Amino acid sequence: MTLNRRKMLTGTALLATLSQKSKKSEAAELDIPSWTREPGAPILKKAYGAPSSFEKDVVRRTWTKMRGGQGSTLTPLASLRGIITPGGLHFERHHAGVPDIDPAQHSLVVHGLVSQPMRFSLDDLHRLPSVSRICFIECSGNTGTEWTKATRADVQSTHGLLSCSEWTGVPLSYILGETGMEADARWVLAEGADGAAMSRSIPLKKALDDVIVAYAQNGEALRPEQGYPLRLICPGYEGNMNIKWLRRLKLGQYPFYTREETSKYTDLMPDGKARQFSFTMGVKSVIVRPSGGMKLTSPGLQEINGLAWSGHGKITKVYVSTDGGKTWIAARLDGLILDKCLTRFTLPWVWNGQKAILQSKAYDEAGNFQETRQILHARYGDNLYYHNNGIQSWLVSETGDITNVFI
Ligand SMILES: Nc1nc2c(c(=O)[nH]1)N[C@H]1C(S)=C(S)[C@@H](COP(=O)(O)O)O[C@H]1N2
Ligand SMILES: [Mo]
Repeated sequence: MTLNRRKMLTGTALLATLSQKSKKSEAAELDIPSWTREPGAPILKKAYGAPSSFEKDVVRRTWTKMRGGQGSTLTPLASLRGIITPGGLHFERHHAGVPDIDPAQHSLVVHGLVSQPMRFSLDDLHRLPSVSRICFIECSGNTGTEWTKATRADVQSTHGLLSCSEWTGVPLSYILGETGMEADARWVLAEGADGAAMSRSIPLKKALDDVIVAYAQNGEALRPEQGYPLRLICPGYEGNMNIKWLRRLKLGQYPFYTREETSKYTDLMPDGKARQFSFTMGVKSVIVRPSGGMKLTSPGLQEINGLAWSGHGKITKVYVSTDGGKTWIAARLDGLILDKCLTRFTLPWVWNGQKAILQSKAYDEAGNFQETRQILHARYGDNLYYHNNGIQSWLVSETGDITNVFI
């Protein structure tokens, strides 16, 4: 008698059953493993914990060539659960590498159209009222490669420029309350202390709404890759505006038209003109399990599990299709449903061993939903790269192999 994985006949069958035939083999099944027979590793072997050695393949990956610290790494979305991205797996996008900043020598200067220019040390900021919120960061280039064809094999490569953390820091509105603002101030320039001096203009209205000058991520200080010791969090806005290693905020009357908002991070429209600003990330979703590169080993119950998010607010609904968009079923939203935050959805599915095309379609509270690719292409033409929030399709073949398909 063995502990067998029963072939699933119906969707409700048990995946694994203990058969009752012989007492002797039952004892063998309950045999005590080696790790129960002796003490484990001593306490404090690792002062800072790390994942099990068996999880060594759950890592960030990259498909870009790193030149002078310019590049990105991708979050392994298919291996994660819930909505929080562990610090060590947060995607990275650096334009000039990761600076090693001594917080004692770092400060934030706020100047321009303020009543009183001020400099805040980290100690100063830690004394000010703090807020925490969970929200996603998505690079506007996420899924850019999938706009005109299915390019990358797995969800880490197609959608991995996406992560979600709990961020803690000082509301920018509080800091600007301290400095005061001139009546004609409308925009805030945010500048990073990295070699790229990454700079973006943020509407003052947004700055006063929900922007955070963050010093912590998932309970601990920001990771160096995420902007230690200080970064801007602009909930729902394109990743690029969440300036890392933040050193300066300057208030002005007009946008500052920095390099990253003129020659880069603009959307080219079908008529060849570029759209000036596309700050808010559109409503989007993706099935992460099962997804490209995985293989279903037998017909039967298979939970469909994915992530949905919107820069416009909360996710209200996610529909899942297993027939390439002909019919749709409402998925269950699992766990916390927060504003501008990753939201988990699940749907039990019984795979019948036939070809299937898995898709998901998300809706947000502002009334937006993911349009079909046909509609998006009619609207934006072939030029678009940033801000692709199209529906992702995964093809399940009769062999159970799953690939990325363009529909
Ligand atoms: N100072 C600075 N801030 C930056 C960047 C950078 O290169 N330098 N990259 C931007 C881009 S393009 C993105 S998508 C996000 C990525 O944040 P992450 O690396 O924490 O995932 O940071 C933004 N902030
Ligand atoms: Mo980005």
